[in-house]
Amino acid sequence: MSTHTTDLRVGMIGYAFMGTAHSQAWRTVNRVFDLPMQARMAVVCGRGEAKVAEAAAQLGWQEHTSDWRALVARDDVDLIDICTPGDSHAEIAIAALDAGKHVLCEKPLANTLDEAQAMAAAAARAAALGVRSMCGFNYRRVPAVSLMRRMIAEGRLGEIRHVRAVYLQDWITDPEFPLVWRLQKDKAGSGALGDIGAHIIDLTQYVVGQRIAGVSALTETFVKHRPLPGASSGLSAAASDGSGGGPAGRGEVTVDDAALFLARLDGGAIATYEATRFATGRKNGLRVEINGSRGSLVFDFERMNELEFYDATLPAAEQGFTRILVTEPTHPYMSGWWPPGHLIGYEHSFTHQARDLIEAIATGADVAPSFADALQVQLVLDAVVRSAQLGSTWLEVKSAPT
Ligand code: 4PW
Repeated sequence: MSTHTTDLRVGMIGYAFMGTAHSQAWRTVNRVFDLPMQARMAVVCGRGEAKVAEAAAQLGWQEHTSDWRALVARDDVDLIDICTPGDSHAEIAIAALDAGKHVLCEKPLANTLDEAQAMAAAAARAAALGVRSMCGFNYRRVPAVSLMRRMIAEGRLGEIRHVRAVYLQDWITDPEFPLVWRLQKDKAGSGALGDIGAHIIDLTQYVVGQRIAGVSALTETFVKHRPLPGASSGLSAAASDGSGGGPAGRGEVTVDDAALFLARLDGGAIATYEATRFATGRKNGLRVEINGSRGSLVFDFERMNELEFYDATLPAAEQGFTRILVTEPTHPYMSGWWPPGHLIGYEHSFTHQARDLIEAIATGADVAPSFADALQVQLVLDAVVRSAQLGSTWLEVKSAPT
C-alpha cells in the first residue's frame, strides 16, 4: 500500500519492554499508513551478544550489535531509537544527534535536568541541519487523547478551569518485589514520578495547551529496602549491586513510590496530579478529567477507545456525560485501521508515534513532542522533587527555551 521512495534505516538500542513495543511499531507502520519513507529495521543493539542476537531474531531486526557507539557512527543508519533506561539517554542521544542521526528517545527524556538541557541543546543544533528528534510520550498518540486535544482547541470546553490527572499502578505493592532498575535513582532518575507521572504531565500540557507554571508536591517511598534482583526478575530487572546497604540480601530503594502535586497552569487552570505504583488493583490506570466553562472531557486508558464528553451548552434536559467511541475514520489515526467499532490497543500508540516521526522526517515538519517539549516536562519533574524535599513549598516552573 505504501508509495514510499526512500528508506529510513533504524538502529534501536535496548530491546526489553519498550524495545519490543517500538519494534512492533517499526514492523507495522508502513503496512498501515501510506508514508513517504519506508522504515527498515536495520540494527538492534544490546549489551550481551547472545541475548541481542536472540532479540534480533525474535523482533525482526536484520542485524545486531553490542556496541552502541559503532552503531551511532554507521553511515547506513538514519535514525537512532533509544529504548534504554534513563541513565544512558543523554550520552547516546547527544552522540547520535552530533553524528547527524534523527533520534527517537524514550521518556522521561533524561535522569536529570542538566542532562535534559544538554539534550535539548543538541537537538536544537541538529535541527538547524535538518535532523529531527522526538521524545516517546506515546499516550499523546492514543486517538481518544488526540481527539481530546482537538475538541479543547476548538473551544468545546470553553475556558479550562480544572485538570485532574492520575496514573495508578500496583506492580510493586509486594515488599518482596525485587530492587529492579526502575527503583534505583542512578538508573531511572526517579520512581513513579518520572516513569508514569511524566506521562500525565506531558499529556495534560498537550491536550490543554497550557504549561505547568508552578507546583507544590509531596513524595513517599513506602518500602525502603527490597530483595536484590536475580537474573530472571522479570520485565524491569537487570543490574543492581544493592548499594545503599540495608538488611542482608536487600538494597535500598532510592526513588519515590508515589508522587502527588498541585499545580497552576499558565492559562489559568488549576490542577492535581497523582502518580503511584501502590494503588492496589490499578494496573495501568491513567485517567485525565478536564473541566471547562462549557463542558468536560474524561479519558481513561483502561477504556482507551472511548472519550466521555459533557456538553454544558445543551438544554438541561439533554445534558449528561456521553460516550464517544473513538473508532471513526474521521477520528485521529483511525483511518489506517479497522472499520468503525473495531478497537485498537496500547501498541497502536507506538505505531502512530512512528508514523508521525516518519512524516516529519520526510517533510521537514517540526516534531512533537520535541526534546524542548520533553525538557518542559523535566522542568516540572525537577520542581516536584525539590518542592517535596522542601516540605511541599510552592515552586515556580521555568519555561524551556524553544
Ligand atoms: O511508559 C510507561 C512505563 O515506563 C508505560 O506506559 C507503563 O508504565 C508501563 O510501564 C511503565
